[in-house]
Amino acid sequence: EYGWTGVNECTFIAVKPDGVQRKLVGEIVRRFERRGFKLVGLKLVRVSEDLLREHYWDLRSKPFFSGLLTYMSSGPIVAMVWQGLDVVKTARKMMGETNPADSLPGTIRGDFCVEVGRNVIHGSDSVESAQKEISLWFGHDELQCWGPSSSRWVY
Ligand code: RTP
Repeated sequence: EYGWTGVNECTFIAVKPDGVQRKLVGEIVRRFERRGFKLVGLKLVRVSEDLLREHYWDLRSKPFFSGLLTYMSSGPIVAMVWQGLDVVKTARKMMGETNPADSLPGTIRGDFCVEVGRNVIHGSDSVESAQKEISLWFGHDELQCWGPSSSRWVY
């Protein structure tokens, strides 16, 4: 049921090790909540190089590949799944460009980092890669289906 286009669309977002170490988790979660997206999965994980190799398989021939794996395995990551209308595309806009130097102020990278090799956040680049990444990083039982009907405590 996850990964559908439309209001049920889901994307995989990760606060990378530098983002966790710099205490940016709350700020990033806050931005997604306030934009109107729904949190359906969240965990703090330290992942193996094998998982990262699979996650970044398309980049395996790039010169920065091994440095990327070292960076991504250097500390815990906050892995999340966010749901909502056009969330894949909108999340990429909220993040800014891959290279923080090209990211506008107001975006996450434009506000919080300067270096491509320490760019704080990952977000899926298409609905198809979101589906792959969600199933790589999360089990079905780790994703929550919930709606406004259970919002009795929201005033
Ligand atoms: P991400 O997957 O992390 O959201 O990044 P992206 O799609 O915007 O960029 P991609 O080209 O897929 O690169 C993945 C991550 O690799 C690191 N990178 N380093 N020249 C470099 O040293 C270099 N280029 C890319 C970045 O951490 C980038 O986010």
